[in-house]
Amino acid sequence: PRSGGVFYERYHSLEDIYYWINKTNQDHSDMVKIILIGSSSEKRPLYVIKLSGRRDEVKRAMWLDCGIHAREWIAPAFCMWFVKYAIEFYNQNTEITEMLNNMDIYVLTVMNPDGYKYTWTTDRMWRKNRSVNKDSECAGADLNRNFDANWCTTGASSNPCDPTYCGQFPESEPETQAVAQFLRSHKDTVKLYLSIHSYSQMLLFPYSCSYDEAPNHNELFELVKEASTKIRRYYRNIYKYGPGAKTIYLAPGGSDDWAYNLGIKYSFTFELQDRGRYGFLLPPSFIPQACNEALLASKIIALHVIKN
Ligand code: ING
Ligand code: ZN
Repeated sequence: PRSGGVFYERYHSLEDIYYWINKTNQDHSDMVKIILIGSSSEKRPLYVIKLSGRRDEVKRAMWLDCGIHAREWIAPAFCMWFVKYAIEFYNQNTEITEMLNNMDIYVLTVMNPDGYKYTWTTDRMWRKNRSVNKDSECAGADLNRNFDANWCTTGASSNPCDPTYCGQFPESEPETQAVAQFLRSHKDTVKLYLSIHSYSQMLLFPYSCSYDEAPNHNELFELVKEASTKIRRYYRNIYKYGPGAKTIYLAPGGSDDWAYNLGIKYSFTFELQDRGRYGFLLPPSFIPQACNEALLASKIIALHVIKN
């Protein structure tokens, strides 16, 4: 693929994304490192892009994952947009420079490569991964129900044929395990966890797995409120915000709740555009604004984490 601006205003096949990861690494070896954190159930590699400023080693880090759900194509598009923006505007834009000078940024562009591939070849509306389930004709588990946070309680399904199937046990899926293992081994440095989904335009934080209020609820609430207000002002678009369970629905086993309980006190899930007109089939012409909205919210949150 070419690297002109229009490249980032399209959706890309899994093969193109792997090619892009490699190319980004080669072209920007001063800022980029590639880390293999595991492989999918169909044995595809899970590559994390580590972005660093050109200064000394920093002590803090931020995690960003996209494409945990296969059909949410705007999510991997955002991770690519974010990486390109960080590389292009480091030392040009104040906020991204501040972020990279104070944090390493780990980006998992497609957390569910098997599912993503499947949405390009077979079923555009597929959500789960593609693991084989014992004693069932149905494939896949919902990776955002497979984390160890009130696992498989109300809001998840124990039926392998359902789109919210929680898997055989917490972290039964290799994709979940790879992310959880990486975060466990980096939990002293990772201060911010961010997971990108679509659709519905929401900025969510823990908890989704229960109606409990997170210990720093007020701080998280004020943060997403500010982000939502700024998105409205700059992009004239409405984002709801609040804890997952109250704002969207009860959903156990989610990655942000798990990361929060691991000790990452700034943990968020963004639901990008739109609010349902196109849903998962968001036209490519919407990519720039959808990504800029999420980028703005990421910056506000990251800068708050840095100064706290
Ligand atoms: N929404 C998320 C889902 O997995 C969510 C909502 C957020 C659940 C945070 C759990 C934790 O259902 C989409 N669109 O996938
Ligand atoms: Zn999702």
